[in-house]
Amino acid sequence: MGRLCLRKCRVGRIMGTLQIVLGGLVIIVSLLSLIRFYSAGFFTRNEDICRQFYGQKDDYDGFDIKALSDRVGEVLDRMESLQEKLELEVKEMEKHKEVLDRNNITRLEYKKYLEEEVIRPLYGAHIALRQIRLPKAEGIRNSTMKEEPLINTFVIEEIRKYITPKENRTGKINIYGTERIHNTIGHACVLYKKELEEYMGYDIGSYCNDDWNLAQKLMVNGCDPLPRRRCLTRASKVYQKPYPINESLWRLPDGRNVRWSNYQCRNFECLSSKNPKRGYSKCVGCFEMEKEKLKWVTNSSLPVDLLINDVLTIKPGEIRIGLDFGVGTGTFAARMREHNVTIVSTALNLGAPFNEMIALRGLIPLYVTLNQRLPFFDNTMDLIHTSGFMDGWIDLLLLDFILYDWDRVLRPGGLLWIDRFFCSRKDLDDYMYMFLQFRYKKHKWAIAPKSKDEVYLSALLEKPSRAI
Ligand SMILES: *[C@@H]1O[C@H](CO)[C@@H](O)[C@H](O)[C@H]1NC(C)=O
Ligand SMILES: *[C@@H]1O[C@H](CO)[C@@H](O)[C@H](O)[C@H]1NC(C)=O
Ligand SMILES: *[C@@H]1O[C@H](CO)[C@@H](O)[C@H](O)[C@H]1NC(C)=O
Ligand SMILES: *[C@@H]1O[C@H](CO)[C@@H](O)[C@H](O)[C@H]1NC(C)=O
Ligand SMILES: *[C@@H]1O[C@H](CO)[C@@H](O)[C@H](O)[C@H]1NC(C)=O
Ligand SMILES: CC(=O)N[C@H]1CO[C@H](CO)[C@@H](O)[C@@H]1O
Repeated sequence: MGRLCLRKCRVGRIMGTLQIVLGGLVIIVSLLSLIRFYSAGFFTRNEDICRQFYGQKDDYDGFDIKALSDRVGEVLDRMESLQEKLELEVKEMEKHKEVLDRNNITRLEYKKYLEEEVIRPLYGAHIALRQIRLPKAEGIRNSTMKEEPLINTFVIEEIRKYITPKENRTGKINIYGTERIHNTIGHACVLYKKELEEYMGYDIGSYCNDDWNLAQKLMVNGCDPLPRRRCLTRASKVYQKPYPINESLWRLPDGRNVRWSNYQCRNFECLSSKNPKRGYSKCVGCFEMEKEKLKWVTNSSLPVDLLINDVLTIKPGEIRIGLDFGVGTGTFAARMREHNVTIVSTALNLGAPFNEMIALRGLIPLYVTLNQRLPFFDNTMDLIHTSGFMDGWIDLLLLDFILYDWDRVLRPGGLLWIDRFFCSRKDLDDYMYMFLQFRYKKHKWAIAPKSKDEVYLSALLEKPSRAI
């Protein structure tokens, strides 16, 4: 009995002492950081901050004080909550001294508690403090910017590593002839800091979470490009080799080749338009091959539909490569492939595995949002076909930037095929102006009613040569 008490009392004493020492440590570190930032002017008024940082000669323009002070605030919050937690814990221990003893906490458990709840958070806060980059007075390299863009916005080490520019190896010039490589992320990532940190919070080299939907959410909200990750992407455990190309083009792929966990459906058959719980609303019916087989090869009742054959005869042999910009399962590309035309199809996984479907058919999905400049060089594409994506809802200024980008990418003599663009009747003039402003040659221009208030517009336009 006495020996037991002796042991327990010793453990208790050690625990108490450790608590006090660590609590003291936290307080000291917090105070130190407070003093450090106080001296940097963080708790003074805004004008003072400016004076402190910009100096007399406006030395610090371009330095993101807001991001830095946010980061400092974040670290201080962390320390404060850690301190509160510790104090609370100590109080609890005093209150329940006997209960604690009877609970028989082993040293190992206590060690674990200290490691996980005290030492690790303290270490994290310490690292976060160290990472804060104070501006260099002379600026970064030749620029007037005083810090790497966005670096002070993020705490997660992996994001900071990603956006820190990578210098070339000593003495070697890189392939671009530049001195360093900047990994880029979309500036709107700043607005989705929490989600991005979740996305980047993996262990290097381990399996990533099955979170493509989080990634896509970030992308469509403007965090695009996303940072690359250093974790291993999960794949279907029962992946089958794809069908040969002579079969894959017009056959529903094997459902086992898709990870379905983030969709409502669990197989391709479930994506049928007849199923009200299919989980997607754009391009309904796209996963039914009998329907898809009719597109662009059979006459329709509407004058706004063009046949692939008719389009290709306008420029015999000249149309070889192109882009299909829209939502779909690659049917346009599949048909064009039969005409020996290579089409890249844009696709987002809006509720259904559009990218997987296109790839399993043996075609090329291009996973892009509307946010970005197309990754093609100027005057390269023979054809841009667009359907079912930018209908009526699109902001006119956004559309204008997109159309100029398409114009950039199309080669002289290339074709822009606007396929069943629809909008409300009252907006038609605005949109028509947008398409006509480029003064392309009109091969086809047709408008047809869609419903009482909506109309379809289809057009086949040819980019002129610009001999200037
Ligand atoms: C404390 O734990 C040890 C080992 O787990 C055990 O032998 C001992 O009986 C426990 N004491 C009490 C009071 O529960
Ligand atoms: C930086 O400035 C130096 C000298 O003024 C110049 O030689 C160098 O090319 C500049 N570098 C960049 C990246 O502009
Ligand atoms: C597809 O091609 C393979 C050989 O390349 C052949 O064995 C198979 O019968 C073809 N399938 C069809 C449906 O033509
Ligand atoms: C479509 O209709 C035109 C005339 O209206 C006809 O010449 C053509 O053969 C038809 N094409 C198909 C594929 O039915
Ligand atoms: C496509 O190319 C193949 C091989 O060169 C050729 O046999 C076929 O006739 C071409 N198809 C069309 C529609 O031009
Ligand atoms: C770190 C490093 O070696 N950087 C070099 C990259 O290349 C330029 C141009 O040759 C050098 O000036 C840098 O020193």
